[in-house]
Amino acid sequence: MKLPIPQEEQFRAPAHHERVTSKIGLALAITFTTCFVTGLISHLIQHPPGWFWWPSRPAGLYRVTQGMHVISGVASIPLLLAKLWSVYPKLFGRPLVRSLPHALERLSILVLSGAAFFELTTGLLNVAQNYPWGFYFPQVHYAVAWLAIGSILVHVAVKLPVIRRALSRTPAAEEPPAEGLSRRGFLVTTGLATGVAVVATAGATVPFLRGVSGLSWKTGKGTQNLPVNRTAAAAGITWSPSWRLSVVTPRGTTKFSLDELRALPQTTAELPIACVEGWSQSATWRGIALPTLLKAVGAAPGTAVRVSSSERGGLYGVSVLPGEHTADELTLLALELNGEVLAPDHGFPCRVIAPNRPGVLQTKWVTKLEVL
Ligand SMILES: Nc1nc2c(c(=O)[nH]1)N[C@H]1C(S)=C(S)[C@@H](COP(=O)(O)O)O[C@H]1N2
Ligand SMILES: [Mo]
Repeated sequence: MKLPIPQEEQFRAPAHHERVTSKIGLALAITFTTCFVTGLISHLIQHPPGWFWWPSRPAGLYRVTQGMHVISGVASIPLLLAKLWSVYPKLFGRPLVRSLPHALERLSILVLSGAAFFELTTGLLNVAQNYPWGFYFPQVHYAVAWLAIGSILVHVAVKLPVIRRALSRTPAAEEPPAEGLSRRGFLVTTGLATGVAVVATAGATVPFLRGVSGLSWKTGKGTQNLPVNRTAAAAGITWSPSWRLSVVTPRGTTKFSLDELRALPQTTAELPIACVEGWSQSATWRGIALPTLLKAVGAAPGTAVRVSSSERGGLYGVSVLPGEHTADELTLLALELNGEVLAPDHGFPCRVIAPNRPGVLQTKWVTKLEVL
């Protein structure tokens, strides 16, 4: 028996109404724009072009923007599924292509769905720290984000007349559907699914949700009450008492033993690690403020400093502290975490912890600081 291909008009369920599509589309536009802007900020901090400037305060700002990135991304997943459900009857619209603009519009929707789907799945797998692909995640996730946002703009521009019609006119009171969900029922269900997805995961970054976020990643306590991303063993770190920290300035190199570092004036600061992989957590750090350390070697705070780790071959072994951060008293070369000597996994003997920065730049196992 040959099954007939359905026709677009046969899909009568209220979920396919253009008013439903437009409302979910509006929610998606908000979550995607939030996700794009916060992702762009994160990218710029990690790969700063010459014109870019990022402050060192407020100390927890990046934690908020990165949290919004993950939350808006998670919220987009049920919204995107609901949106696709709402519009899929259009796949059966015939003729397939009516005109050149119509062909371009369909093509842009193909790019849009592909890019959006790609961003949400790779983002989700990234927070799960599961990388079943061969490419370097941040670069590809970043590049495809431009495809997604570009095709969203085209899509919204093309659909503007429909969106306005659907959202401005108050529809005739809805007849209860013969079967299945009403328009309202479908929207409420979508909203609830989105809310559940957010609450179930946001505890990874929002402290008061920690207890209720059953699906959240990295809620475990971790060594010294802080999750660990890369362990000392994984990074191949070994330590010996002959270890020295080299501080290189244009005038020469000064070496510090661990005891000499401990003898310098120490500062305590409450600062978060805000990992790009979707978790964040605050901790109490104690160590030497960067301005203090720079003055001790005769360098001026406010110049950029390159930080190198004793880790070999990793992606995160080197970072650069901009002048903004080396002048900030809260930027520490930390020796202690939550009242104890840093555990090897958290960067013993010393690590960088600075306000308002992505976790990937909080370099552990520091051996060299170079004043640039
Ligand atoms: N040398 C080095 N430093 C590093 C990393 C690393 O892999 N190697 N990981 C970074 C990342 S991604 C994060 S989120 C923080 C996590 O710090 P923690 O493991 O002490 O919580 O360390 C950062 N510092
Ligand atoms: Mo991270």
